[in-house]
Order: sequence, then structure tokens, then C-alpha cells
Amino acid sequence: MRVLISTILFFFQILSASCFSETIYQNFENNNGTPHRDNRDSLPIEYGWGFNEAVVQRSAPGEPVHSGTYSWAVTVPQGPKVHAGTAIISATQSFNMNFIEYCYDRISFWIWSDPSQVGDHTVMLKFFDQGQYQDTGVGIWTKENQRAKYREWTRLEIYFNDLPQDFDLKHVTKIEFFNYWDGTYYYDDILLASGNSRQQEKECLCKQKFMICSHNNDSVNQKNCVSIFDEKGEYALDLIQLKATAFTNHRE
Ligand SMILES: [Ca+2]
Repeated sequence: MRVLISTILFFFQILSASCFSETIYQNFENNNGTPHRDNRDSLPIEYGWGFNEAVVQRSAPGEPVHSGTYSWAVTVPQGPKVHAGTAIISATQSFNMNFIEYCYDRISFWIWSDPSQVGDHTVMLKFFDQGQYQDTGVGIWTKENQRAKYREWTRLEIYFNDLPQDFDLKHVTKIEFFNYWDGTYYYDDILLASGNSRQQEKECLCKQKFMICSHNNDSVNQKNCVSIFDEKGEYALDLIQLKATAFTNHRE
């Protein structure tokens, strides 16, 4: 009987430790679950990459950071507009993230903007899934009242219901950011969010039997932190299996 009670208590503790209210898509910090890239012959490392001549890297000391130690610095060159940008991968469930639409209704992010055209500007996010939008993605501009303020941190968001009905929110491979004007931009704290309180969010996730990783919590081991349970309590993704192929199969 004592063994049974101990066992029940053990699993209760595991369950308590496994439900967190915060879901980070990417915050660019060290050891946040982002898979390490084995081939380091070119920069940048793990967190994302630039395209069409955009130069990207983690922020250097003294550059704008919203929280933690690093943000993501993007320099968009002069030239054809809206063609240069950056892809960002998620810290956990990389290249295959469940946005848990039952509990979250938007993605939010912080941006520090220094465009060549001085002023406040909207930002485009492009979403890619493992279904209809695997190759082309779908681009959504932030609303008119959602503009990155000139040279100060601004929180912007995109609602999931602005995406097409057939976009697969359970299997998101990556998101990309585009700015209309050339200039320098910093991104940080990209999060899945809702209008609910932290407690409501936590209850929703636990009800759905989702485990969200918190890399600041020592009680959760690294293996659990890079994996997620589906509704049946089984692993939806094992990051360890992805490590070998993630960057050869999915990078542009
Ligand atoms: Ca950060």
C-alpha cells in the first residue's frame, strides 16, 4: 500500500512539474532547446538564417535585447523590397511545432526597428506547415495599428484566425519575418499567446495533456524539454531523431 501511495505521489509530482503556462517559440538564448547544428562551417548557428542577402546573427553586446542575453539581429540590404528576410526555427519541436490552437490563438513577438525610411511600419510573417503551405508558406502582414515603433521595442502579434482554414497549426515547420524597408531589425521573445491568464493557459494545457518545456526549471530533464506529448500522452516528436537530418533536409 505504501509503495502504491509513493508511486501515485511520484506521478502526481511529475504531472505537476510537466505543465507550464509559457510557450516560447524562440528567444535566442543559450541552451533553450534549439537543436545544435553540427556543421559550423558558416554562420549563423542554430536559430535561423537569412535569405536574399539579409545578414543575420545573434545580437552583439550593447545591441538591443528585449529579455535575456541575446536577440536576433537582421540587416536588410537596399534592393528589391520584401524579398529579403529571415527564417526562425522554434526552440522546441523544431521544424514540427504544434501551435496548440485549443489553448493559443496568436503568435506574438518583440521587434526593435531601425528602417531606412524613418517611421513606424508593419511587419510580415510567413508561416509554413507540413501540408498545403509547406513550400510557399502564407504571408500575413500585421494590422495597420500593429506597427513596429521606430527604434524602440514593440510587441506585435498575428492571430491564427487570419491564416487560411486549411493551414495545419499542429505541424508548423518555420516562420519567416519580412520588413518592407531596408535597415536593421532586432527580434526577441517570439511566443505562442492567448488572451487568457497564465493560470487559465496552464489549466488548458494540462487539460489537453500537453507538456510545455521550461528550460529554467531544473526539475524537468533535458529529454522531456525537447519533446511534447500528444493528446494520448505519447510523444508527438522526439527531437533526438531530428538532430541528424534537421539541417540537411529543411534549410534553404
Ligand atoms: Ca532573448
